[in-house]
Amino acid sequence: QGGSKRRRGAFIVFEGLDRCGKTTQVQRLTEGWTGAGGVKGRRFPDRTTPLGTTINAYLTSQQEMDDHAIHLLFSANRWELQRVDNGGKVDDSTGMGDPSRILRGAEAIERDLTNGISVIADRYAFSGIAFSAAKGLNRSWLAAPDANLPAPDLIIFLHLPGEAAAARADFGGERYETVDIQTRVRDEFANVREKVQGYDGRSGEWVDVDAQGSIEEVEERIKRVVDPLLKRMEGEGLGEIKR
Ligand code: NYM
Repeated sequence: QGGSKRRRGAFIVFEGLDRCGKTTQVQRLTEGWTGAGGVKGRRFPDRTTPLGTTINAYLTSQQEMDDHAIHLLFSANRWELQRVDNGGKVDDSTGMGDPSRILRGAEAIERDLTNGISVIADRYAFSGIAFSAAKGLNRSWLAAPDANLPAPDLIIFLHLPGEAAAARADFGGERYETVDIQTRVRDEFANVREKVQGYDGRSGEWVDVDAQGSIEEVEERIKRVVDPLLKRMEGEGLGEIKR
């Protein structure tokens, strides 16, 4: 019996400022995954869901919204109902077998982890707090709607120092993509980091990774952080998903 005990997947979250190379690195880590049990990439906001459509309209300035309301929508987007069948392409990596089955977003992540599939997320609740806090909203109010979401084992913050970030400031023109806002968001990420580290162990380790240099160099730095986590988890049976 002991030998058949399944290992749960690892939950890794990437965070960082806009244009820090996050999406490229998430893609490379997912495609080159060497851990057991397979891997699945997720991205927040998930613009393919009903709420995601509204979030996209806000980010592309087609729609205005109260700062509190959009904050709650970003959080609700992490909680909302999600079809396993995503965009017409049947996604059966949850192992549910029934493409019409609807899972809550958080439930879908938990299900994958429990089934031994690792999940790598491009942004998560930490972006939610940092971007809204940069607008001056009350920090303790901001954290509430994301409480009880599955907590990651590892948070990789792709760090770009001020000048390097400014050099990449060929922003795509979405909301928040200005040097001024990004500077404030960076400060708020530092606050979030302190909170995460001060937690009662509920959320995983936060590691800053230097995002300067070539794609390959950054990828190598990330590997050096992820490999020890996977090693550590090899010893674990079907562990608890931290909440
Ligand atoms: N964003 C993202 C938030 O303001 N709150 C959130 O909870 C999340 C997940 O949306 N500027 C912001 C950060 C980004 C934008 O960008 C989404 P992208 O390029 O899809 O990661």
